[in-house]
Amino acid sequence: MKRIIVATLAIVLAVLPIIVTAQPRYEANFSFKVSVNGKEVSTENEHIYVYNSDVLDVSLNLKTNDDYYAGPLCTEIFFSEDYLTNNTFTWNTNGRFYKCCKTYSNYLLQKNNGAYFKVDMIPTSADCSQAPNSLNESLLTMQFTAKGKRDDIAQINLDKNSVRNADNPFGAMYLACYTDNGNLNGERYDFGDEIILDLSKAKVKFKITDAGDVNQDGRISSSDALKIVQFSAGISSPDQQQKIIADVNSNGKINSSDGLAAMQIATGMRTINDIING
Ligand SMILES: [Ca+2]
Ligand SMILES: [Ca+2]
Repeated sequence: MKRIIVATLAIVLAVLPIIVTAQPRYEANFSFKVSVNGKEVSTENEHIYVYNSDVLDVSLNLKTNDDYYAGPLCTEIFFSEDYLTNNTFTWNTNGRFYKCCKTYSNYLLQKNNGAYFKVDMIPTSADCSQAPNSLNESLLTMQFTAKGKRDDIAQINLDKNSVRNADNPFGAMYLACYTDNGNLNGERYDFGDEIILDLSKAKVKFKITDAGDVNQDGRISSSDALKIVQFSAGISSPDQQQKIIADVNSNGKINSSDGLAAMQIATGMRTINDIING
């Protein structure tokens, strides 16, 4: 019995220093926020529906919860170049992250028939006059114009393979953490299990649609709404293609709800995403 107690005590004493010196867990969550033609849309659904020529503003947001900084030094943002034309790339110069991160660059590279931005963000302890504490802010906004045919799918994402960790020490995304206990100590972890990166929300898919554009002029106007109302009232008949396009809310029928939906899109009251996703 005595031997068991001694053995147990020995194990506890052996484990104790590990517990005491355990690294804190630093967590950083990345997500995209999306506006279509200036109106914010939910990124919760599988696709965000867009029309050819729509203007898409996509912001990368970084969130940390406690009094530390955890952010990228370098990351890669991929986008489907076939369906997205990049217009602008803008840093959030009002953010606290920016104040910490005075050295940066961004440039566009080609990889695997797609395009990606390689974004360098290099905070150094010398550049940081104060630890930014918890963050929840936009790092940058990219603007794109959608182009493509019906049902083409475009994607923007932070590539998981770009994460640098113990399993993938050559990945492109690095992390720097600075503890904040009143003094910025500049302690930095390049990779390690104690750093948790959640990239699951840093992915967005766009599906190109022409729902409601029954006269196929590339935009939804009151003429489309009128035509859809005429179809639903039996005043005129849709051809095969119009039968699909006129069903704006995608419920398999053409009726006055579709005419109303087209009118709401034409006047900017609702987006196609509001209508399809309820
Ligand atoms: Ca039209
Ligand atoms: Ca319908």
